[in-house]
Amino acid sequence: MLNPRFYEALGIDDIREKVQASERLTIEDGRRLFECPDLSSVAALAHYVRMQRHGMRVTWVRNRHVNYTNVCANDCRFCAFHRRVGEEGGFTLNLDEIVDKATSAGDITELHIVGGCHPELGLDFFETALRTLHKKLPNTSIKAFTPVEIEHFAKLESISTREVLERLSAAGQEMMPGGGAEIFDPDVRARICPEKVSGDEWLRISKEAHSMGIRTNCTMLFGHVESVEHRLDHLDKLRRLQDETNGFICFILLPFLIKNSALELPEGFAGVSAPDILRTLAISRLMLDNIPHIKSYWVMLGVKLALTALHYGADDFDGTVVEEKIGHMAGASSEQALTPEGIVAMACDCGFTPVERDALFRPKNTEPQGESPC
Ligand code: V47
Repeated sequence: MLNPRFYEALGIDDIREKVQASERLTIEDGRRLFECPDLSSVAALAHYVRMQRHGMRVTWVRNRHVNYTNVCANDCRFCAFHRRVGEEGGFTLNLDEIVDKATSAGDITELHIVGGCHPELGLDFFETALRTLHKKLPNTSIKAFTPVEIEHFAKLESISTREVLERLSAAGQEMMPGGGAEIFDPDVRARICPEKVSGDEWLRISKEAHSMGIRTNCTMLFGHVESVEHRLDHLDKLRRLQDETNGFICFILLPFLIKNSALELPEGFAGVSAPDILRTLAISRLMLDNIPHIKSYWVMLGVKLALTALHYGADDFDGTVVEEKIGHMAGASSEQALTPEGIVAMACDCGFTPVERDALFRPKNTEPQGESPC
C-alpha cells in the first residue's frame, strides 16, 4: 500500500502517481529517487512494480559457470580476474577441461560460459567447444560470450561481429550473458577499462544479437568512480535499446568488489554500501520499465543482501552457479555454490514463491516448490 501522504511529505508523490499509473519515469525522476532521504519509500515503489509484474514469485535456475580463460588482452582496472599473457596466475582450459567442468555439475539447465579476451583462442576453438557441449548436454541451454568477447573474436578473425554471432549460434550458443557493460559513459570507461570496447559498441552488438533473434542480458557495474548521473545515463541507454529491440531478458546489478583491484580509489574506500546497493537496485527496477527481470545476484551481493534485494524490486535469484571466479577473485565472500534445495528453502523462508526456470526464464514446471510461511 503506497500512502500518498508519505510521498507528499517526501516531495515525490508525483513519482508515486506515475509508478501506479505505469507511466515512464524520467532521468530527473531517477535523480530525485537517489536523493530521497527515505529508502523504504523508494523500495515500496519498486516492490509495487515487482508485485504487479511477478507477484511474490522468485525465479532461479540450475546452472554452472565455466570460465575458459582469465588471460585477457584488456586490462580493466577494476578486474581482479584477468591476467596478461604470460603473467603468473593465468589459466586457459582445453576442450576436455571445459567439457569436464560443464558435465561435472549434474543435471543443469543453463551453462554460463565467459572468459577473458585471449589473443590466441580462435573462433573455431569455441565452435568446436559449443558443438561438443551441445551434444553432451542436449537439454542444457548454453548462455555464452558477452558483447566484449564477440567484438574480440571479430577482430581476431578479421570478420564482422554479425558473422561471429551467426557462427556461434549455429554451433549451439542459445543466448548471451550481460557482462562487460560496466558504465557506458566514455569518461568513466577511460578511467576503469580504457582498452575495452566502447559503451556504444557494447550496445550495438547487443542490438545486432537481438536483430538475429538472440536474447541477451545486461548489467551495470557500479560503486567505483561513477556518479549517480552516470548510473542513470546507463539505465536510460539500456531502456532506449530495449524500446527498439525487446531483446534483453534480465538486468543484473553488479556492485564493484574492491579486493585485488588496480583501480585508484580514495583513501579508506571500503566499497559500495548495502543501502546504496538496495537503492540502486530499486531505482533500476523503476527506470527499466521494459526489461522483464531484475536479478539479485547472490554471488556479488552475498546471500543475505541478495534475499533482502527481493523486497527492493528483484525477482530472480540466479542459480546454483557451482564455480564462480570473477567475483570471488575480487573478494566476494559468498559461497561457491548453492543447492537447489537451499535456494528453494531460503526463498520460502523470506515469504516468496520459488519457481525454477530455464535460461530464457520460462518456468520449468508448474508445481509449487517448497512451502512459504506467508
Ligand atoms: O563482466 C568484474 C563484472 C561481470 C568485478 O548475464 C565485477 O546472466 C564487481 O556479468 N566487482 C561478470 N563486478 C558477471 C556477469 C554476470 C553474472 C551473472 C549472470 C550474468 C548474466 C552475468 O562482473 C563482468 C564485470 O562487469 N566485474 N570485476 C568486480 N571487481
